[in-house]
Amino acid sequence: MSTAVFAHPDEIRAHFSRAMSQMYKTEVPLYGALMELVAQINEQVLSNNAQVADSLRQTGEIRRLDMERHGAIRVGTAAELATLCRLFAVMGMEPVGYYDLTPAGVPVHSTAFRAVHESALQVSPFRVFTSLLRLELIEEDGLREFAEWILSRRNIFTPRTIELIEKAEMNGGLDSADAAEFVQQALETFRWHNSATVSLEEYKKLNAQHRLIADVVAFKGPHINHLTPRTLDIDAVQAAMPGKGITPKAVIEGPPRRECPILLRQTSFKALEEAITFIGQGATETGSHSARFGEIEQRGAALTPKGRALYDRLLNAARDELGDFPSEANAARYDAIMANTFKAFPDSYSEMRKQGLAYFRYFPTEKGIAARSSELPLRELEALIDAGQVSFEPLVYEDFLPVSAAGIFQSNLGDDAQAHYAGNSNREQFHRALGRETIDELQLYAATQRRSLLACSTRLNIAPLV
Ligand code: OOG
Ligand code: NI
Repeated sequence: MSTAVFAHPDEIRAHFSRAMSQMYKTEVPLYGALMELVAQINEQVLSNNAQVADSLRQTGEIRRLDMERHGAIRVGTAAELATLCRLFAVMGMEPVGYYDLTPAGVPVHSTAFRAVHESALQVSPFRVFTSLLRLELIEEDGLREFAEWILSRRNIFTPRTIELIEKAEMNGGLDSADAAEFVQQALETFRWHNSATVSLEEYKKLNAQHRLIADVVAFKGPHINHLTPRTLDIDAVQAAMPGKGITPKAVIEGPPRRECPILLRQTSFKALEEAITFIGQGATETGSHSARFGEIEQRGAALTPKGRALYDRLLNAARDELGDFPSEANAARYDAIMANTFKAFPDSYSEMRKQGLAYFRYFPTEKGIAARSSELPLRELEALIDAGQVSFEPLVYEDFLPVSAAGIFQSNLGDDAQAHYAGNSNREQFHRALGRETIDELQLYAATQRRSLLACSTRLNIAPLV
């Protein structure tokens, strides 16, 4: 019998996330500057706002704040997506959520690879927003066939990465030496390449179809295009960015600023123009490509289906009122409309909880634990909360938002990239490409909430709370 001791997938993920951050910092120095700014503002928030600090301490999130980040990549074929799915599985990351960005004019559909259990998220919340290009939406046959041919010739994984994935699948894990090698090998897939796999003329044709198509098709691999730290005050970072030589996009995506943050707010800075050598290029010719950018995010409460429906309704109403995509020109008006429209979303955790708009974690208080031995303990959740025996904290939203994601894509592709596609959403096709189904994120939040209620009842020595 094998007595191998495997490296824990959560540890492999934490290690990979650190290695990726290190690589990106070297490749894109502005990312380092942004990280510093975010850390500085997080520190300020923690020392000025005791409530935020207490809440982060209660949930343990304070420990993951500094290592929290997400990245994004875009792939071109079903085979690439399926192998990525196996690669991320070695690190305990599963595909959560299905995002169709086609209605917003971006020819991709996506998922986010991430850990699914709250204890694993606590060790490393690293996520990768992964998009599959929908080549079938290229109408011109010749160009589509060319793109397919180029993609069919590339291999985005090192041979050793594949061997190690197979070894992990066969044995049920990797020992620490293999795990360390796996991290280094896997990193290669996400590295930037400053030489293209096509000529400048071919690149221009792909680019004219959609800038995203050129970004995916013309290169050796799916370079990581941004890494995003988590801030506790996105408005403060947005305002401080220009002072650090970073120009943010005009509007913050997601809900407006609130006392009690919900879901996800994001902003990014424009992609850098980087020198590229194209096939057949003479020494004096130069070409360039812009793909890599920076982003920050502020995470708030995960919403229930009811809360999410309210969010979607209010967001749509605000966008209808604006009558256009948010941009530099209408940013101030958009912010005013959003603030006004979202007055209809209760801005207190206790109200959000009572109305069933968000998911929560429950904790027995000291008072609750002290009351445990009393003869007739309280058994109802509401009564326990009213009596101060149980407290609650919102569950953090761990996922993404399709409208926001499209806004992030657009801001980095340029506004001329807006297009209209006839194709419908195709979740089944995505699942076939992936080789499995994506997980419904709402079920994950519901399960975490349920586990916290169960743990609470165990501590209080009462029948399971509902
Ligand atoms: C992904 C854009 C979406 C987010 O945080 O919503 C995204 C990409 O540009 O590949 O990263
Ligand atoms: Ni992002």
